[in-house]
Amino acid sequence: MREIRNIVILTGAGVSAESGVPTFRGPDGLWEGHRVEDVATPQVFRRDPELVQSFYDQRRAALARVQPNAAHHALAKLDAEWPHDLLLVTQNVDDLHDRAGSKRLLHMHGELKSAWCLSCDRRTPWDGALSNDPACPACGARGHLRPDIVWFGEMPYDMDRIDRALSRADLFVSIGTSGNVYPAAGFVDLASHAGARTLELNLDPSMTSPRFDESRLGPAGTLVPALVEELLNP
Ligand code: BV8
Repeated sequence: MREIRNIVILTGAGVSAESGVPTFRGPDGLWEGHRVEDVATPQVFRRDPELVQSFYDQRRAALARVQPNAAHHALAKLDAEWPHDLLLVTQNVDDLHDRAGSKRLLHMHGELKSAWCLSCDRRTPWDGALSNDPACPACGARGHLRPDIVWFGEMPYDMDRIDRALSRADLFVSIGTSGNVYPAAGFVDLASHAGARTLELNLDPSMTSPRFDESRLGPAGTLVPALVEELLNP
């Protein structure tokens, strides 16, 4: 691990599992009785905004009942102490990395705690419900606020920044993701192509496991602190 300088880390729902946040495709994989693919689309939002808004209202409210776990805290420690480039790209829309203190952090699929006004295009930090059609704090319009979440068929955020970081990475670590969703599932290939070492930490083998130089199987709460220790004290 000595020659490692620039690191890119990708996390998925598995990093939040030990905090009690259900994953998408595991045994507990239904969100409020829905599969995420069946609700997280602009088409469903247009057809049935109530269904989609309440799906996200319930998940946003649930954030108050969960805490960051040892994996989130270890990644925040790495963020604070790693002297070279580091970018933590999360697919998760929860705020657990933020609450643990990660700063060099990017939510490529958006955030539950943000509302996006379709009238003025501004995004506002948001804690409460959206299904009761609150007014946009920026422009005052009512009934135009949607969850600031990247749905299927929508472009993930900050792809240029992610591509640039992957093209310079010496190490790419994927933590707690099943490798089902693109473009995130393709990051390992971009990193390999750039000459990075690729490492997967996951409870079970994922769709992308064969494309990693190394796969470590186990819970993130155990594997991530150990990896951070390895990186900070090689
Ligand atoms: C786009 C927000 C283009 C919603 C999400 C056919 C082939 C290839 C691609 C496609 C295709 N058809 C369509 C596509 C594209 C599509 C896609 O990939 N679909 C999939 C389903 C096939 N992708 C998109 O639409 C993306 N956009 O492509 O845009 C474009 C181009 C030009 C112009 C415009 C657009 C947008 C995708 C984003 C969708 N939004 N999230 C919400 O969260 O409500 S995706 C959703 O899945 C979540 O973000 C989640 O993070 C993500 C991935 O899931 P995981 O995080 O991996 O979670 P999962 O449950 O699957 O796995 C958990 C893992 O953790 C497991 O492996 C488990 O073993 C492990 N685990 C469990 N416990 C632990 C653990 N690991 C460690 N420790 C533990 N304790």
